[in-house]
Amino acid sequence: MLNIVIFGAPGSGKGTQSDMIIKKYGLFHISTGDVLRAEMKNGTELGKIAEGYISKGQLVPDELIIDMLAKVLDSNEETKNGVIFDGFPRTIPQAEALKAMLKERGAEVSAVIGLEVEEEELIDRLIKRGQVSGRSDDNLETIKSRLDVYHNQTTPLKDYYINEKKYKAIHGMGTIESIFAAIEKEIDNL
Ligand code: B4P
Repeated sequence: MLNIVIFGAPGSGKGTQSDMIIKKYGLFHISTGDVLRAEMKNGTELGKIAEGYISKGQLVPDELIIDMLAKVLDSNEETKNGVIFDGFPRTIPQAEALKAMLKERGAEVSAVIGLEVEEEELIDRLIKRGQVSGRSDDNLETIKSRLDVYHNQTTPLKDYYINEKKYKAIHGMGTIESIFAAIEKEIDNL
């Protein structure tokens, strides 16, 4: 059973490549960003709290995200056949929680696909998306905070997963198809 983490900066193509991976490998897609945006849209208590963090480019607190993820895993039987985790974990405590949750199911993270993209390109992609997405976090000021948060709070995870021998670096520049071809190679080797 494959449990794949797709990892990278905001704008690195996590959502885009996850869509391609689920089509080919039939994994259950969990995007914490998408789940949070649905909560915001539905005006739930979690959505209202999350909105305050997301619009400032900050991470939503670990305990809320971990609880949210546990609920998604528990309420979807198909997750037992393999999952692509998109945008989770983003901190070391989230990675530890994921390890424990998967262990309870007799599973583990199979691989971490790290999309590596230059900063200028990230900003360019997110500004472009902002012209159509209507997302409160796709504007230059918030994009800069998201990148700072990524460097300070999320990049330590790269070393964490290198230590666990799970990290697979993918050059995330180029066409969507060429990047997917590199990801396929890594997944097929697992
Ligand atoms: P996310 O929804 O995960 O947003 P993101 O990091 O910006 O990634 P996204 O998936 O949207 O972008 P992608 O790289 O696919 O999170 C939003 C916010 O929610 C976070 O900032 C945080 O506040 C909160 N949150 C989510 N998860 C959390 C967690 N675990 N803990 C705490 N808080 C959490 O794509 C970007 C764009 O690039 C797209 O428009 C795409 O079309 C384009 N693109 C992709 N590949 C391309 C290519 N090869 N060439 C050109 N363009 C490309």
